[in-house]
Amino acid sequence: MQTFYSDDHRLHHANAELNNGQLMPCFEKPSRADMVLEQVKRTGLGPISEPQDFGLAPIKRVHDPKFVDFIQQAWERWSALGREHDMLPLAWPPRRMPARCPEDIDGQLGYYSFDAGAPLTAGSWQAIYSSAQIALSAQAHLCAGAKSAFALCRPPGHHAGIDYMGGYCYLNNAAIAAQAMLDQGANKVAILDVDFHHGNGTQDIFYQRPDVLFTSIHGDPLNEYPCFAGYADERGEGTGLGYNHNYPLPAGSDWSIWSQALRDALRQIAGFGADYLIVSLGVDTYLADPISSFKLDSPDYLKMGELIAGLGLPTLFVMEGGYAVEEIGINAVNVLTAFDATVTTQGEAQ
Ligand code: SP5
Ligand code: ZN
Repeated sequence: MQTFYSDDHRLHHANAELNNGQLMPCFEKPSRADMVLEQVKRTGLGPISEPQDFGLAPIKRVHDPKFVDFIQQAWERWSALGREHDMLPLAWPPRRMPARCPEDIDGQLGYYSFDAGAPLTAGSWQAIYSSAQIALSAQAHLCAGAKSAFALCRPPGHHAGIDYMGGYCYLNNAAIAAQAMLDQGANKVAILDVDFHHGNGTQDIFYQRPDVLFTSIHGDPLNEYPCFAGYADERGEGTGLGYNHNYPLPAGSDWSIWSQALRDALRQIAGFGADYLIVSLGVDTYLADPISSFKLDSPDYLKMGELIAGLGLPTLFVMEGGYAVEEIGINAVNVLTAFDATVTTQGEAQ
């Protein structure tokens, strides 16, 4: 399986995030991607390529162009005020307050985000942009006939909605890739989000559409971030009704529970008739993850890759979360190696 990667992710290294009421060093840090890359090399997963540049147009196919321009220009505006520290939002429009976009940079930061979990720094835009280009490059590789591809994206993307960032996410890499597939002739794309957190951004982007099936297995929003989305009764809207499937699971869920949800999601995907599958690959379901509460162990990620491969679909893996830095590489690459091994066996059996 070919991996797409850029060193540009290192340009995004923010100082702090809020956790349990405390400002703490960011969990989403450059060493995460470094660990995954190292494991890709160690296991000989396949060639590693730099992304191509597909420009802003495919990004603006899923995100509000004004939102994209805002992120691109944000640091310049911020630093022009003499501010040197990370950009963090301060206020959001709650129920009954009109959500009008203000002119001030602080107001706009709140307008274009849903939490204080997506700090912007001097180098963030370049990293964010490259991360999206990585997803697009892996997508192009898949659409040219490969059976699988790995987009080693950082920062991650699945919490980013049409016009908001949050949860360490700015541009929704998986959604951008899905739309590019459709724009290049695919009729249907399925997304399987296995990150511990609900992929609220991806759900937002495709909620009213029947051409992208979104399935997500995650911590129950009653108790877990992102707190306000991810319930099982969120099933899509309008022509998108029935094309959104959430599997909220209780804290402590291990492989026996988690894999039941996976099997159901895979059944939904198999029945949908997708041309391509995109896996939002977060490995914060791991038992030692510092901000999550599932109990998957490293060998479980091999079983995950094998079951996903059973669909027989060309598959794009897009890196999302995972914060137990030492094991991120092992767990993520376990999914990929098992996927490839299963696809190869299936091919030989034919
Ligand atoms: C891409 C990704 O995995 N983003 C995750 C962002 C999570 N941010 C908030 C973490 C809060 C941790 N505290 C959880 C306590 C649950 N009651
Ligand atoms: Zn996550």
